[in-house]
Amino acid sequence: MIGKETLEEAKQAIINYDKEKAVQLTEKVISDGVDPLEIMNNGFIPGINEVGDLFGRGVLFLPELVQCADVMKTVTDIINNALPSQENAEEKGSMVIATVKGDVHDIGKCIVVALLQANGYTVYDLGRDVDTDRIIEEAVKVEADIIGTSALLTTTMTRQKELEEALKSIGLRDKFKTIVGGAPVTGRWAAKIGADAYAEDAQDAVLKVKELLAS
Ligand code: B12
Repeated sequence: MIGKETLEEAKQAIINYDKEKAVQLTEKVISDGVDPLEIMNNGFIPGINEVGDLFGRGVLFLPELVQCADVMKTVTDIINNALPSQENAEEKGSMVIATVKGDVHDIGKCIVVALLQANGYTVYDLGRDVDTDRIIEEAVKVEADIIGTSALLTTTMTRQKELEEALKSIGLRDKFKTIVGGAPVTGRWAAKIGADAYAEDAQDAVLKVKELLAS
């Protein structure tokens, strides 16, 4: 268990874009042998969410948002690298994942990728700002079981619908399961566009992927 004070320090380190502090806290948690997802979920993510609120309310501006995101990205990379790898695990299933076209937000997607990999799934991460056609091409190429898409903007969520429609129009909808995520995305949106699943965070994504592969 990480103390409340440390979690608050982690949150503030993101809000104040204090990279040195954020890295120091992360490394301490890892060297203490504590699950680093705890500081991520209960310290850094609340911090970046608050940054989003402050930005949305016009209290904080883009240059600061960029710096906060940079600190968030740095600690995400350290934590992702510290998650146990399951390289020799038996093949559980594979997934192609991308942040949709027009959207460069990828911090959350990278956490999802790392946690799925740590749980033994094969994940092909196509990155961010990825065209719908390319997502489908890659999924066909690697014979993925699941296609996952991340969207953080209300304006780019429509790309998740575009993917469903594109799969249908080329007769490939039954070949893949689809899962959607990202802060503005909801279970209702998933149902509306005909996606097979929605997950609200990385832990939920691992559960939903397991369910999708069993169905
Ligand atoms: C960091 C950030 C940025 C960074 C992104 C850096 C990066 N490499 O990702 C930068 C500075 C680049 C950025 C840019 C912009 N941003 Co921005 N950004 C954010 C912020 C503060 C945090 C996002 C984040 O990383 N959250 C932390 C992660 C861990 O959470 P998450 O992404 O939701 O992911 C979790 C779940 O959603 C889920 N999940 C995510 N993906 C997937 C995928 C699958 C398949 C599954 C199953 C699950 C899943 O699991 C994840 C882990 O738990 C949000 C505010 C917010 N609260 O979302 C605004 C926000 C998304 N941004 C916003 C805006 C407006 C912009 C800009 C347009 C600003 C501008 N004027 O230029 C640009 C857009 C650029 C573009 N074309 O994409 C708005 C969007 C508003 C809207 N209605 O659409 C927000 C909401 C801020 C606000 N309140 O106004 N941004």
